[in-house]
Amino acid sequence: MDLIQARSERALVAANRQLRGALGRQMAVLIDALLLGLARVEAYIDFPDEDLPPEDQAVVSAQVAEVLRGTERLLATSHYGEVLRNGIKTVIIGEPNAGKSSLLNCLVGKDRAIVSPEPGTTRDFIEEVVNIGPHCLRLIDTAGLNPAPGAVEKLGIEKTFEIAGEADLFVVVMAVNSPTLLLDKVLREKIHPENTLVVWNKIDLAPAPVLAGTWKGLSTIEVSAATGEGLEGLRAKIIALADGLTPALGEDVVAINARHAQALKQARADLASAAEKLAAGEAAELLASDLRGALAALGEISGKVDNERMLDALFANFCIGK
Ligand SMILES: Nc1nc2c(ncn2[C@@H]2O[C@H](COP(=O)(O)OP(=O)(O)OP(=O)(O)O)[C@@H](O)[C@H]2O)c(=O)[nH]1
Ligand SMILES: [Mg+2]
Repeated sequence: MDLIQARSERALVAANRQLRGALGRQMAVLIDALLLGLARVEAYIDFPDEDLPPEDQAVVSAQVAEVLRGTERLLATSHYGEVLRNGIKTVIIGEPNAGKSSLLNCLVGKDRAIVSPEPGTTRDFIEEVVNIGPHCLRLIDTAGLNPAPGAVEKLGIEKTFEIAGEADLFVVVMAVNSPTLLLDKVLREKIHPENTLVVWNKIDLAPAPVLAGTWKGLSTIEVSAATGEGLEGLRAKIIALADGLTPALGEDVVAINARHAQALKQARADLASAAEKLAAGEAAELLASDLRGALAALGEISGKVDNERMLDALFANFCIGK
């Protein structure tokens, strides 16, 4: 499914890799570790007069902790998965009239947003999915940050902040002939050299000023949405930032999808509960029930783990027999 729905070259590579088994291999390691822990616990359930001795408890604790770490590691890739599937959330912000909508139109290659000399033209946000180089971007044009907005404009600006709160990339647009941007404190804290590109627009009118203060150190590009000058450079800088945001696709990088994430969260909850029971020295039956829950959840990703495998682990690792 991920392969079919891949929206960019990079998403395609990740989906392909997943299909070839990178996720399956990582799941197998987790499931094996969990099976070992569970087998050790189950061994004591079958012999009711024996409690889990402290040394076994320590081994199981270590195994549970290891599986929990692996589960967290995989869960951490879900944002990357979201980025690959739905595009890098890129918000275009700046003062009214800076040329944000003009730039959006240039990047998507059509007149998507209304452009006009009147400041405060864009009030609601405008979203377009576009492929730039190997990346899929969800470009969002926003209402200009007017320090003294009208009532409707004010609602638009509130929305801008809301969207900026969850953005992956910021394209800050400033017009060379009006180079003041009073950035809200919250925004200022969100932007940094890894996620922000400053675009000096309208260089057909005047040369671009040099960045100072808060803006120093940020990547910049000079363009004219009117003449098209610098637009190739703009694309290149966007690709460079997007490259940095999406980890190099090493052999074992996987990006889980929403279904995987749900199963992993269930496993995480069961494992956390098992860890608590272990710490409290609770009965093996209760512990086993959590571990079986985690095993079933992980099994939803890589295929059901049947009882046979459980018994194999039990007999292979412990001297139990007739
Ligand atoms: N000379 C020149 N004019 C430009 C350039 N880019 C945009 N404009 C003009 O600047 C005005 C504002 O452009 P918009 O794209 O609507 O600006 P905006 O930032 O979206 O403005 P708001 O939606 O009001 O916040 C329009 O008249 C554009 O034609 C440019 O590179 N050079
Ligand atoms: Mg606009």
